[in-house]
Amino acid sequence: MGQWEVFLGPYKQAVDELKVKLKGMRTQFSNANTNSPIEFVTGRVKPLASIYEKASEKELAFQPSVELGKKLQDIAGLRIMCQFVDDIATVAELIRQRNDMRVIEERDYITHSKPSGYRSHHMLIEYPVETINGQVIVYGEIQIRTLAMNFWASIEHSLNYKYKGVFPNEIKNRLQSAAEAAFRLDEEMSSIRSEIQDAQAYFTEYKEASNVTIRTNEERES
Ligand code: 0O2
Ligand code: 0O2
Repeated sequence: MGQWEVFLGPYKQAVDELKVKLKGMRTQFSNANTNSPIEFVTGRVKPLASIYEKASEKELAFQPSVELGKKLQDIAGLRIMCQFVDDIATVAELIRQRNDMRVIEERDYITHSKPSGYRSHHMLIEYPVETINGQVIVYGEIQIRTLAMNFWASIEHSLNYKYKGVFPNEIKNRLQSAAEAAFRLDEEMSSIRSEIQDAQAYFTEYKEASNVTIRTNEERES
C-alpha cells in the first residue's frame, strides 16, 4: 500500500463514519415524525490533485505528514443540505452538542457571504478515528447550506474549473447576482415554511397509507 493510501486511510474512515452518523440524525427525525432539518448528506475525501493544489497555494510540502493534516483541515469533508436557512443553525447546534467530535472553529459565510457570493456555514472539527494502531485524531470540515446555496456553489465550482478561478467581470457579476437571487429564494421559501411542511407531512402520510394498501392487496392476491 502506498504512503498516501496509508495517510488517507483514517480520513476515509472518518468520512464513512460521519456520513452514517449524520444521515442517522435525519433518520431519527423521520422516526420521531418530526420535520428533519437535514435534507441530505454527502461526503468525500479530498482528491490528491486538490490536496496538491491547496498544498502548493499554502506553500506546504506535498508529502503525507502530520503537518499537512494539521494545515489542510478539509481533507475529510462532509456537506449537509437543509431545506430552510433556519435549519442551518439547528444542525450546527446539534453538531456542537455531540460528544463524538469537537468543534474547533466555525465560519459563518451566511451572514458574511464571500466576495464571490458564496454562502454556507463551515464547522471545523476534530474527530477521533479508532485504528488497529490506536486512536488517530483527524480534522474535518462540515459545510452546512441550503439546497439553493448548494445549487449556486456547485455551478460556481464547475465554472471555476473552466476559468481556473479568474472569472471575466461579466460572469463574476452575474454569479454574484445569482447568489443574491438564490438567497431571496431561500427567504421566500422560509416565509411559506409552515405551508410547505404541512404539505410534506400530508404527502408522507399519503405515501405510507398507499404502501399499506398495496401490501394488503398483494397479500390478498397471493
Ligand atoms: P437516498 O436513498 O438516495 O436518499 P454515498 O453515501 O457513498 O452513496 P456520497 O458520496 O455521500 O454517496 O454522495 P452522493 O452519492 O453524491 O449523495 C449522497 C446522498 O445524497 C444520496 O442519498 C443522494 O441520493 C443524495 N443526494 C445527492 N444529491 C442530491 C440532491 O440534489 N437532492 C437530494 N434530495 N438528495 C441528493 P443516499 O444517502 O445514498 O440515499
Ligand atoms: P473543494 O473542491 O470543495 O474541496 P483556509 O486557507 O483553510 O483558511 P479555505 O481553505 O479557503 O481557507 O477555507 P474556506 O474558504 O473556509 O473553505 C474552503 C471550502 O469552502 C472550499 O474548498 C469550497 O468547498 C468552499 N468554498 C469557499 N469559497 C467558495 C466559493 O467562492 N465558491 C464555491 N463554490 N465554494 C467555495 P476547496 O478546497 O476550495 O474546494
